[in-house]
Amino acid sequence: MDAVKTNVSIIGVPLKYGADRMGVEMGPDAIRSSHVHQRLEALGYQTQDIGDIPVSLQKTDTCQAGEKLKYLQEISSVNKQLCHLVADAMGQGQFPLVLGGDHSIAIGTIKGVLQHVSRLGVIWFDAHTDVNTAETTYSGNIHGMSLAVALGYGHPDLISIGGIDKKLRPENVVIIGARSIDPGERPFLKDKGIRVFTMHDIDRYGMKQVMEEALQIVTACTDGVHLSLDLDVMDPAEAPGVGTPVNGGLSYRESHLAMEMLYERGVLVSAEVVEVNPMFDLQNKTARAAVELIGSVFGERIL
Ligand code: NNH
Ligand code: MN
Ligand code: MN
Ligand code: MN
Repeated sequence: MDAVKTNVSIIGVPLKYGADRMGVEMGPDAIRSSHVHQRLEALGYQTQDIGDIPVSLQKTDTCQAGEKLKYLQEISSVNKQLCHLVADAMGQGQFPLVLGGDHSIAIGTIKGVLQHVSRLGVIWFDAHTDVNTAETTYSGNIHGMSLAVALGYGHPDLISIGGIDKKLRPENVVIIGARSIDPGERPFLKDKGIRVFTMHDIDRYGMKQVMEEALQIVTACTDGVHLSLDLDVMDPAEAPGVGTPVNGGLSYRESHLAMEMLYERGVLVSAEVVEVNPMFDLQNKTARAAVELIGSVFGERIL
């Protein structure tokens, strides 16, 4: 992404069913209204907005209490479309920038990227680790399962999107900023050997060292890196507009440093920005933070 400025293809995914909470479907428009196109164009990129993937307002699934894979049908249908659009954009040499929507859309994004980059690294910024399965989830919300699905674990309708053989290898994935991990997620992370940099690690070693180690891991045996940025990784004081806020998150400066170091490494092939929920946002603070972080991801500097 450095010397030659790639074209950026913006794809909106106004999906809320993975979080089962209203408001996150307005995320793509809140980010657009906070001038994401202008920001990228000011940096010298050409942007193309392919619009929003249509999401049915009418729920086709009956979602009962205790359901372990809520709205599976809607979520797999949207992610299938997303997978195609992302693969098409990359096929045209464009950089896909996917705007959510809830984090279940990582399934479609990553599956789409894997069509072109099979040895893919993923850097996953999140307060949560999103490695639940139907067996471990408490909430039944698929946004808490998307990383497990991308690794090949989960419901057949989800892991088969874009081809069952297309999946991430756990040694190419890092999670940064975690501070809310469900009991059932712990053995998964441990057994698969996924490197998690918790808030404790960031406090103790600093974001610079954490990013250096993280970048080393995701680039070691890969041909490109995908950024999955869940805005709830930031502290709720900086980013209140998310559906599942957790105290003690990244500061504004830490998150920018991380994005800047990611840009400097020049390895990104795709990105998604998810979980911005305008219904809980104060003065558009979270959508604005999202766009400012996107600026850093694409090389914005003061000097
Ligand atoms: N771990 C919880 C669950 O599976 C919360 C997931 N919420 C998120 N993930 N926002 O990033 O329901
Ligand atoms: Mn998430
Ligand atoms: Mn989260
Ligand atoms: Mn800086």
